Amino acid sequence: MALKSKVLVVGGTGYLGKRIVKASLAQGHPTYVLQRPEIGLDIDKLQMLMSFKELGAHLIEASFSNHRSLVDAMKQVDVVICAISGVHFRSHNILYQLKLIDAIKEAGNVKRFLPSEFGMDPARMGHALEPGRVTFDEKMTVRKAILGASIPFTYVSANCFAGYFVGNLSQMERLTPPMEKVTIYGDGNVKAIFLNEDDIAAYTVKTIDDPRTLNKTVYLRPPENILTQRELVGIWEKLIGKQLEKTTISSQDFLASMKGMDYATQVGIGHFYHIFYEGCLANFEIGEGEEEASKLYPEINYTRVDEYLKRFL
Ligand code: NDP
Ligand code: GNU
Repeated sequence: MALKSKVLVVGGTGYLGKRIVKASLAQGHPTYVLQRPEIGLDIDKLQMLMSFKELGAHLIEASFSNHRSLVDAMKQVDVVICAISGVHFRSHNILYQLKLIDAIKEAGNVKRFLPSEFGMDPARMGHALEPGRVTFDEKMTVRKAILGASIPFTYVSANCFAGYFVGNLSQMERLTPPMEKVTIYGDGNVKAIFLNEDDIAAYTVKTIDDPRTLNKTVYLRPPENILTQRELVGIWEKLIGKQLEKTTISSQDFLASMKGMDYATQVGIGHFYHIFYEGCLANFEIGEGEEEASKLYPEINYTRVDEYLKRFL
């Protein structure tokens, strides 16, 4: 068995990042986590980093504002997985990755870089609505820099995080399932794809030493989690033993609701539109030069949506 690659997780105390750290350790990789001096007095982040050390991970101090420190960090590992945050109130965190790419290029030893993608495939979102399109434009800027620096990569298109789309039956502005009423997008019969974040992390780590995923986009499409919103609601109704009152909203009315909303909400409305009206996650075949994770790694017993929803009972 070839030696397991040494993995550096950037964004390792984040919502997805912490799961990637755990998956990397669970899959037997020597695991390193970036420790940013900027976290300062964020005691939760610091204590999470310490807990990773107790689990066997190593911390590497480096700052995005110190190129030398990033190069020294990259020199210590074989694979870099970045899970830096996406759109948050006009932040441009995704573009911080350009500094990572400069450091990876100078270090010269990194054999796989996984940038912070983990959603809709930005290469298929050229038509995306403003302002939510910024998420995809920034991710494409990062991809361009990766190609320009000839850095070996894997892009993980993770579809819908269960935490943001399953727990709430894909209702916006909430994370828990409704018990009385639910809003259905259009006819509610558009297929979406839902992933428990722990499974996203497990699939992601599976790809890093796999020659089949080198310089490829890997889509996560676990078959039983490819569901329409009506199917998702039906699973919850079965669990609670009652029907919810359903109100449908047309795409016109849904998009009109953007008016006057704050930036982050407008971003969300755009994303939801592409997912639940357009069906952008499942309206294409996975073709040449692309892979699907549940086929590559059938050994991953992914969490089904009904299992995930049981926590809310
Ligand atoms: P988080 O909001 O949890 O942030 C992740 C990490 O980003 C933080 O822990 C921090 O790293 C790092 N970070 C934040 N701000 C800065 C900064 N100014 N400088 C340096 N590092 C910074 O991210 P998520 O886990 O929510 O998102 C990760 C990825 O997943 C994104 O690409 C996002 O688009 C995608 N996503 C997809 C969803 C889906 O449904 N498909 C849902 C949510 C996210 P540190 O640990 O070092 O402090
Ligand atoms: C989802 C959100 C949930 C937003 C992606 C507003 C990038 C992707 C599926 O921006 O931050 O209520 O692909 O009221 O490529 C937001 C992000 C989710 C949408 C998470 C996302 C999905 C980002 C909301 C809300 C639950």
